[in-house]
Amino acid sequence: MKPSKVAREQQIAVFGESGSGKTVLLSSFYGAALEPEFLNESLYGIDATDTAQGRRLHQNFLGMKKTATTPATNRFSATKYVFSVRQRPTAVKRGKPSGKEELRLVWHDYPGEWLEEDPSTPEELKRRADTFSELVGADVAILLVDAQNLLVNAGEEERYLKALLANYTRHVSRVRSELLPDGQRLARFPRVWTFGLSKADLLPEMNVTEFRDLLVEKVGQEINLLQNELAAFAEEPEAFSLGEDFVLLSSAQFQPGKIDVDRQIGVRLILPIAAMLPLSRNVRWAKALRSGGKVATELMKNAGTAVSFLGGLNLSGKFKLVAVLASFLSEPVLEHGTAKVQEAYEKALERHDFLTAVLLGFRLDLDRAVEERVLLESPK
Ligand SMILES: Nc1nc2c(ncn2[C@@H]2O[C@H](COP(=O)(O)OP(=O)(O)OP(=O)(O)O)[C@@H](O)[C@H]2O)c(=O)[nH]1
Ligand SMILES: [Mg+2]
Repeated sequence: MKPSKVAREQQIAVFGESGSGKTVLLSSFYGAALEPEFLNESLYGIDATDTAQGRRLHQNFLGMKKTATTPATNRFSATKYVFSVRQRPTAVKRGKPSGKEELRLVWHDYPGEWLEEDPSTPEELKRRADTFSELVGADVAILLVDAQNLLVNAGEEERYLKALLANYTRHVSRVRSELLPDGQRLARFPRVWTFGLSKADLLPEMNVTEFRDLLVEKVGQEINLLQNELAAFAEEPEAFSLGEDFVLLSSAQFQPGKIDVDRQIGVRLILPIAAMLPLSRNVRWAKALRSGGKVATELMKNAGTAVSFLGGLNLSGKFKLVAVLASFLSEPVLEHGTAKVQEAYEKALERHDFLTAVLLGFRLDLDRAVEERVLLESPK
């Protein structure tokens, strides 16, 4: 059985206070994907399914690139962006590219304002809870930490970090009591919460390990509180991780009078993070949970998105999945290190197996980022 279209959809939610760089990040992600430099070397192209929305992002990007103009703030609006990943003509040596949508990325841009100001009316609280509930479809969430604020508070970063964590926690707790008043829990909920250092270009000396160490040293306790608060949304909270993965992000090199959009950090990891990061963790969690349970099934559905293309497995029965994937993971490519993945990637290219090549390419991108100390993946 072919996996359904929906199963190929990966969702990511990005949280950050107002001014932390969310809109610039989205614009850089999309704008850079339309540049010839990207297209020439990429197997796939990315396009926004909503053309007008896509053009707005592209316009933001070009404004930065050509005239060092930053996009207007949109602190009040929550928006969902949908991107299609399609095969590029250059990606196939023979025959025609299918041109069909192979993978879909849904990016939830959460309004920064909401993290800072409490809702003023019950309607407002309800609206926020409704928006939050849309994010529940996401597999991964990124919580932004603003390098600019770390710089401003150099030496006493805990001043900023404690306030930031407290904001996240308070906000989440209010939303939860609105969304799940009777202490219900959700089977589907983002279960991998990553910390992202936004505007990482401002702290060029900081690698991802140092970023993690700074957070744990200064606000380890507060991270635990947020983890408890968020885990309380999820059914089977054992299958939940926060603050175990870290990534450095910079949308461009910002200099006075110039924004160099060719110098990004981590932006091209967003798609691999959304598609591949939850994979092995989902499989591991699903194995540990009651097989066939609601949560295990949800986890496997997501894991299946990526894995179903690797090696042409037959993934029809939902419950069979756990067993199939477990053996798959413990044996072939994914846990066998970069060289094996590289080999499988090249084979997929030879076979013109586009999707497998793209997904394995994502895994290689993540491996490279770990090596370059831009990404830290949970060892669990
Ligand atoms: N140095 C540096 N500055 C950045 C970067 N990204 C954003 N900025 C700066 O931060 C400002 C705010 O970025 P936005 O993307 O608009 O912030 P936002 O998170 O969307 O804020 P709201 O819309 O208010 O929630 C920009 O105008 C830039 O000046 C980055 O990667 N590096
Ligand atoms: Mg914005």
